Amino acid sequence: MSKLDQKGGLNRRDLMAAGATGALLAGSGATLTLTGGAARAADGPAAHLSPGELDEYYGFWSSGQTGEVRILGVPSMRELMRIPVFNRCSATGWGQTNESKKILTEGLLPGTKAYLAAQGMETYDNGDLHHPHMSFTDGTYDGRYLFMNDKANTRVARVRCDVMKCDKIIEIPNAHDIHGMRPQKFPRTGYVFANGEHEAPLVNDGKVLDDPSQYVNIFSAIDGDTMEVAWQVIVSGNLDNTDCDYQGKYAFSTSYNSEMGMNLAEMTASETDHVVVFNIKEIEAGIAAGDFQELNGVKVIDGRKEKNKNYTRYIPIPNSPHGVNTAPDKKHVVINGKLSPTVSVIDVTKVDALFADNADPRSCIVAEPELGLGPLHTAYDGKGNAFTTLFLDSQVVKWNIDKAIRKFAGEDVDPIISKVDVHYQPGHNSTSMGETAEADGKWLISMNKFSKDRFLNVGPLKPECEQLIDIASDDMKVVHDGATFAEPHDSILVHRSKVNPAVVWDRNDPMWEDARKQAAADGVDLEEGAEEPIRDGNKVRIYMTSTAPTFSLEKFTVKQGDEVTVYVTNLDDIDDLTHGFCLANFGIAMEIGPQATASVTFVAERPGVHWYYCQWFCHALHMEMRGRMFVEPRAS
Ligand code: CUK
Ligand code: CUA
Repeated sequence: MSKLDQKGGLNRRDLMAAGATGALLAGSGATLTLTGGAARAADGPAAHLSPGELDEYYGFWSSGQTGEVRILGVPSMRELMRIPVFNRCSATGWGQTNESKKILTEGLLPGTKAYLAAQGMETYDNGDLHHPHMSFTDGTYDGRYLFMNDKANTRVARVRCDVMKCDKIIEIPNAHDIHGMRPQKFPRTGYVFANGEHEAPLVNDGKVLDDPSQYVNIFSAIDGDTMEVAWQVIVSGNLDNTDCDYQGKYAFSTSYNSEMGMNLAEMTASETDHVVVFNIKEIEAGIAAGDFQELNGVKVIDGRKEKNKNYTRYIPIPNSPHGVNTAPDKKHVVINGKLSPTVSVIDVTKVDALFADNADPRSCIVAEPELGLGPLHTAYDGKGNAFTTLFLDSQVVKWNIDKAIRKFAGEDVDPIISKVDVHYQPGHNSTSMGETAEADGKWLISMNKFSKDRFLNVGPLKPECEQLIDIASDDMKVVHDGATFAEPHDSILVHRSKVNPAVVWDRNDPMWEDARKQAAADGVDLEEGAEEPIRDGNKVRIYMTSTAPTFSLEKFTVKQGDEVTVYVTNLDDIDDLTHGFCLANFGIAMEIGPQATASVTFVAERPGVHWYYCQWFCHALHMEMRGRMFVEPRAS
């Protein structure tokens, strides 16, 4: 059977037995980034980078309920940056500046705005970000955008890779709780496909509870350029994860609740669930032909099983499938079994017959290897091999796709190549460039849900444990443990040649378009600032610039009760010269990057002298970079 190769894993019991950690490390052949020299797995690439050395890959990490995207360098696993998206960020002012509030509010649905207003809120300040994926052109990353889902509040967001800031967030109507999300791979993105995971009555107005026949799930195609929902499809069963092919023809979504159950027993009752195949051209044709209903401004097609339309097909899959991962061979899509120890391999060239000839939906399954307990997600090396996480076994299994196909056809071959222990309970895994046609088979990240004894005890709440695995040979080696805060589900590893962010902002960036317009209306040049406050009733606008280590205004005066907007334009144009504006005891702080403008609005309800200071250490005289806001008391 399978060869259980655990040499690469730093086994806790082995460490205990060896007593001296150093001796064990020296003797095991395993490498840790703690060692002084260039740590290198036997014949693999170097995992350790010396100070000043740059990583070969950008890792884009989700953060689950933390709501942000994180950028890590791989293979060093150093955390390089955090990009606030669905969360509120104290350092950058995301969720507080006018520029970020606009992005966080403009895509909300009317009902949500009303709900939030009743809470005294303008936007949500939480989100559950699972899946960060980069835009594609011709089957590989193109460095334009990252897209990500919010399962908690049914949103999809976009991050501009030129500045690594979020520029669009939309709430998806009709669907509930966006989970699986993937950009179209070919010809380009194009569509961003998004699964509503949780079923709800189609018209969810409080009239239906216990009639599951009126519950639906919704698949959405979002236009990644305009960030508008292009169309939606009503499906049978729920939707979990999704991926699409390299032909631009199909998208595939797993359903773990084909039963449309409302509790655990009902959801897992059936031995088989399914994968929904979406026929993109047929759906587009159906929309063009008017075969849709318009719901909350979106064209919705009915792709449920019993409708027997050519929009969808339902492929039976063993109980409760989870991940969907398209292989870089452009031909195979792996469906991960979760409750079944198998993965199901779809051959996309055999999917045409499902639609054209109504062929048996299972006829496109060309392999179903048994890999171990709890297969959740699969990644690829571009050499015909796949790596599947086994949640229950706490392992990653390397297996060969071609051998799995031959075995399914009756040949006596074992597709399993090797297994490596991970610590512990892995969910997603990702390989270097592995979800593109340019998978290079160097690194694998295993994203483990439990870290237990791998790090110093920090109390009952433990970090997650992301492990870096050298996959250059069949003998997979865990070369680094990385602790991360709750809870990265997924990551992508993008070669650095694909990403080319700016060093300073472009003064004409659309991010502060509104500030530019307001300044023009006020006859102010943002790069000059204004000596005096611009008053417009009780609305007061303060325009200042920053040049290390000074603000252009050392003081300004407003009246108690004024609604004050402070615009700061950072005139410094040097690499890494960010300033901040923190107004003490007003709860205000924001980042202003080199050449950027940022603004914040508040009501000056506290009379007296209040210091504002630069919050980004920018100069030897950074502490002196401050000024006073004087608030004159209301005349009594
Ligand atoms: S899901 Cu979390 S481990 Cu949201 Cu992609 Cu599978
Ligand atoms: Cu400007 Cu610190």
